[in-house]
Amino acid sequence: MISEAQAVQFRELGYFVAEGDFAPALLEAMSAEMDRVYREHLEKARYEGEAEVEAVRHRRSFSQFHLVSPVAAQFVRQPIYLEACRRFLGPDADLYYNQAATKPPERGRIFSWHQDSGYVHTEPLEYLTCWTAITDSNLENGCIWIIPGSHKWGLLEHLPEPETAERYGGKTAQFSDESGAIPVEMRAGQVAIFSSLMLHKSGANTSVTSVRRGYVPQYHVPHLIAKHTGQPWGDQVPVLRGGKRVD
Ligand SMILES: O=C(O)CCC(=O)C(=O)O
Repeated sequence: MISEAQAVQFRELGYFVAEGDFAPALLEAMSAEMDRVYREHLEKARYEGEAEVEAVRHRRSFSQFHLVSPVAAQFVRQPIYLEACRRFLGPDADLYYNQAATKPPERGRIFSWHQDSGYVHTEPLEYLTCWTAITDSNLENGCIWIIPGSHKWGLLEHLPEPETAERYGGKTAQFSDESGAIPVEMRAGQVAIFSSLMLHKSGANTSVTSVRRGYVPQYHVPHLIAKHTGQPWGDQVPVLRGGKRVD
């Protein structure tokens, strides 16, 4: 599934886009799960007031999605992810973090430039992000952008960024040259596989009806720790041992 040319591109440019080869019914199931969780949060928020409803509508993502979705708990072991782990991490890998990033029309905002490694400093530093288009992801509905080659810039300083009407709150990477940025538009079922040091962002969803559904599992070698605590970090779900899938 991952060609030699893609592996070379991963090392040189820090990313490539692969066909996930997911069964259409599985993609539909993931899409339905993302909508279900979003809807359930909205319904719960309705009992709590208008501000909570708006907070859910503006929420950037639902993390540890494997804990609320049995479909996702299996999906994290899809062959494309395990192959990427084998190629770029080795025979043993754990799930680092996974999130359903549902970006609704009109309300879906910009998520600023960052390296995933800029959020929590880990040892080892670098891991794999597999940004998966569950439905089509394009410029209009807020696809991701990357700066090819930026994984070689090292870990950049990240500063906190407050939430605004245009942007989700979070952290923003400190750098000056974004002239090499490119949008990564993907059809449903494609996966952008990139280094946790890759600079990336996503645009606003300016469409009227198109929900952008991204699912973002990440993987690392076992025994990764967070530098600020010295303790294990992340979802800590083993997915690969000795090159073989673990359930
Ligand atoms: O899905 C998005 O809009 C961006 C997600 C992302 O960059 C991240 O979670 O690190």
